[in-house]
Amino acid sequence: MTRAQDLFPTRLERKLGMFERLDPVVHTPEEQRSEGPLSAEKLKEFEDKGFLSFESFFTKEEMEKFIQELRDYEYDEDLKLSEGTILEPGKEEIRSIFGIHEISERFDRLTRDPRLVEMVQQILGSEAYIHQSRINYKPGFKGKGFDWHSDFETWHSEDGMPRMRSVSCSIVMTDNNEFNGPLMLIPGSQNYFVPCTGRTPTDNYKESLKSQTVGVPDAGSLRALMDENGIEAPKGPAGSLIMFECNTLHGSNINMSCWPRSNLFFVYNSVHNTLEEPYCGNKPRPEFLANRKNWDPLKPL
Ligand code: 6CS
Ligand code: FE
Repeated sequence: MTRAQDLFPTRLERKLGMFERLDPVVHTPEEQRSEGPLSAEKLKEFEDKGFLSFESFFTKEEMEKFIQELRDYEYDEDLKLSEGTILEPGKEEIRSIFGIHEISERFDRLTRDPRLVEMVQQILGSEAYIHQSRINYKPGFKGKGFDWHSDFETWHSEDGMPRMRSVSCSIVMTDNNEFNGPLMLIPGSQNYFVPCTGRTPTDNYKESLKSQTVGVPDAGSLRALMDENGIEAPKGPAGSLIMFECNTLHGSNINMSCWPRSNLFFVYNSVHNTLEEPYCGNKPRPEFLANRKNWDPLKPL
């Protein structure tokens, strides 16, 4: 199959410098931006920083059932055995459960909550479907971190996502504070693509979901972007929301506190940005990581 030129070369044998992004951050044309829940100021903030955070976006009452379900899964021994469940080193605690919206009716409905879908459509300038969903548990004392990375760099290289037209909604399930490894983001980093060196091993996900080695930007590029706009770590109680652009560099530290930092992630991809063959040349990743079977636009509840 001949392939269009790869606009975002990465996983290379030698270093290639970062370059400016080729896609808009907010895809809705200026004149249509008033049609949606996000104000012009909020859209501008997302465009500038590459993320938005909302404290207590969902009420504590709304969160109760989600948190109960989160706990039920955490101690489900069968779920621990499934391929979409990633354990922490030591194989006791759960690190992540992928494809959570396909396991849970309640979480599936939450992906179609109009408060999320309408903001997503405003940012992507189109209807959207779920590319990936996951819970990252980051348990107290045992939760390991996530190295700096761009999700798009992985999704382009390993899932064949063509362009930067995808957004993640991270719903805070347990209070995120400065001690339990909150999500850290580099404002403005969404505006640059940072090619990474290192070929993608076969079945890379079997290691990368525990500890990412390929697809981690070089220190020089990270330093330049951190020096430009710093690092932000939005905090907030359960029910808070962080929306971040697919190419915004992010990561998080280990959890040295006793309090879990459990976040739920829904990845919305534009229906005009459906997956092609992985650009790294490997075979497609499993469905629980990259949805290839249902690209129908999500209908808000
Ligand atoms: O490989 C992936 O799709 C996952 N890896 C990371 C570190 N973030 C995005 C996603 O969950
Ligand atoms: Fe990520």
